[in-house]
Amino acid sequence: MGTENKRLLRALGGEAVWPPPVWLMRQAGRYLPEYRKVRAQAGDFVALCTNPALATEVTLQPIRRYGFDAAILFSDILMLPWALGHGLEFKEGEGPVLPQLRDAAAVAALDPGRLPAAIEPILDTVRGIRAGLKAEGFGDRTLIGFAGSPFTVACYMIEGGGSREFAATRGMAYSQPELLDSLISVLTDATVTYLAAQIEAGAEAVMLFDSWAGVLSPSLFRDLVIAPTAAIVAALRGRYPTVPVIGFPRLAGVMIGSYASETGVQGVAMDTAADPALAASLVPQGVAIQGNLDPLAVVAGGEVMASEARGILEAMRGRPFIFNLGHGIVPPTPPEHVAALMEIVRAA
Ligand code: 1CP
Repeated sequence: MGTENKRLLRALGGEAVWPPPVWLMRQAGRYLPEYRKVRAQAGDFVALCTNPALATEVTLQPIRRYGFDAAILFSDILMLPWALGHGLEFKEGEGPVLPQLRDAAAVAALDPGRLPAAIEPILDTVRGIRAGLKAEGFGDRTLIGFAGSPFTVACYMIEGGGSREFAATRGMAYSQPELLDSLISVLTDATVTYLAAQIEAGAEAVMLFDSWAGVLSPSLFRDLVIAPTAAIVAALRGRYPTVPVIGFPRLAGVMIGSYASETGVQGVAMDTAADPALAASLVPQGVAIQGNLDPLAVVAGGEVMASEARGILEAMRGRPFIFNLGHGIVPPTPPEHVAALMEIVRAA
């Protein structure tokens, strides 16, 4: 099937496809028993992300179960710093742990020369997913590649892991702006290389996850979120004019409007806190909106999930829209609630 017929790509091309295409952030994951089985087999999380056979398998699992309109490469945003030679470990029940980047020597130690060889298993996964989708009768689904946005990846590198406030990162933005700019610049270039390689391997759309965009003041948001995102979008669109980019400036509030109009993205993802009607008024009509059901509503299921989902669908009817969650699906989600959600969206 030609890409022009794929529902997700049509929505990202500015068409109000209805019922809307649907996929869920973190759709491959611990809420699925078949994922937990593979995860146990793989060893640690980095081993899973660099094992093309297993990473392909877990990417396809939710497509087989629910028939989502898109598969998203199974990997992690922190695989980019890993590929640049920055350490990365996932501690059980604790999340990612990285060395804390605090000086120019640590930026200089990042080695883009390592990138091509390091990402090869991830590109193999991309090729495996495209082949698997076709072989299993899902050739009309779209494969989304992804990376973290430079700012969010920088947050994890500077803090050394997750954080509530990202105070060291924001502090660096004010007290050592050249240092943070140099890191963002290395990450911006590496992200272009990484996403271009995913596209060459078969990704048909790419998404930039900026999970911590919302911790910044408006002026820093322009410098550290909008500017690097615009540079990445321009570089990719220059080389691959038909491959759409979805941006996710999480918790950006009203800045979602500036983000959507100034970065050049074809789609913008709303987080759970975004008001769909307000977002629709701020985002240019030609830019697709994606989102934004609360993942906790899917844990609850039943009538509350249905009414929340229908509210979003009603607000988005008539504009290019992709149904999704406002953040990743959480492990306690009953898999049958996801099936019920799919029925609601397909009946819109
Ligand atoms: O043991 C496990 O199974 C590890 C859990 C897990 C999973 C399933 C992590 C660790 N990463 C992933 C996969 C992942 N991460 C995907 C796969 C594709 C999908 O199905 O959607 C994607 C797109 C990501 C992106 C990602 N990783 C983001 C951006 C989106 C978001 O959720 O905000 C972020 C911030 C990360 C970092 C990360 N990786 C893992 C964890 C637990 C975290 C969050 C750490 C924190 O801030 O506390």
